[in-house]
Amino acid sequence: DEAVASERDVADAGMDAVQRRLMFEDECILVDEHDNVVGHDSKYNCHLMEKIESENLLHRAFSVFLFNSNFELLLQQRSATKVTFPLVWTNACCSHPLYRESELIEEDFLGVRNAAQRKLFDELGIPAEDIPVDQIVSLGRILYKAPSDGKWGEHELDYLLFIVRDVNLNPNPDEVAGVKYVNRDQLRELVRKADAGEDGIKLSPWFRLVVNNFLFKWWDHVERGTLQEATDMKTIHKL
Ligand code: DMA
Ligand code: MN
Repeated sequence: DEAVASERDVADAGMDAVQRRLMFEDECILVDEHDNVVGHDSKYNCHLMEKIESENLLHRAFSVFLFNSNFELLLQQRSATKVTFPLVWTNACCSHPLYRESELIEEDFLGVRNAAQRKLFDELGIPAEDIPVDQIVSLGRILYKAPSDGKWGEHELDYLLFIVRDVNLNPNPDEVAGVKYVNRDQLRELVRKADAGEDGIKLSPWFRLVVNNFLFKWWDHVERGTLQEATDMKTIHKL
C-alpha cells in the first residue's frame, strides 16, 4: 500500500494542495444509468479516466444555473488550480452531492439541492440564506462522459438546477478565477468566441451540452416565471 501511495504522490506532485484535499475528502455517490445509488467512492477515483473506463464508474453531480432579477445568467471561470477543466467558463456552480445523509435525501431531490446550497457558499461565497433550497428547481438530468486533460475526466449523472435570485457574491479564489452575468446575446457571443478560439475562451463540456440542448428554451421559462412547467425528472438525457 505504501508503494501504491508513493506512486500516486509522484503522479500527483503538481496537484494544488486545496484541490488535492478535496479529491480525497469528498466521497461521491456512485449511481447506475437510472440514477439508483449503487455505492460510493472518492472524488479522486471517480475522476480518473482509467477507473471510469475499467470499472464503469458513474457518479451523481449537479450544475447550478443562477439568474439575477434582470434574468441574466451567472457564469464562473474555474480557477487555474482545478484538477479538471481549469480556466474554462461554465455555469455558476458545479459539484457533487456527497455520500452523507443530508445529501442522499431522494425526496424532491432534496439531497442534491442541499449540496448545491453548500457549494454555492464554498465556491462563490453566497450565504445560505440567499439560496433557500425550496427555491431551487430541478429541471432535468443528463448523463455524459467527457475527458479533461491527461488522466482526468467526468462521467456523470448531472442534475440541472435553476434558481432566480439576486445574491451576494464573494468568490473563493481557490475555486473561481472570475465571475460575470450575461444576457442571451452576451452568451451567444461567448459561445462564438469559444468556437472560434478567440481570446482563449473555453467553455466546459457540460455547460456546452446544456446550452446546445436546453438553455435558451428554459431561459424563456425563467423570464415568464414558468420554470415548474419545464421540469422533466423522468427522463435521463444521454448526451
Ligand atoms: C463537477 O464539478 C460537477 C460537474 C457537473 C462537472 P467540479 O469539478 O467543479 O467539482 P468540485 O467543485 O467539487 O471540484
Ligand atoms: Mn464529477
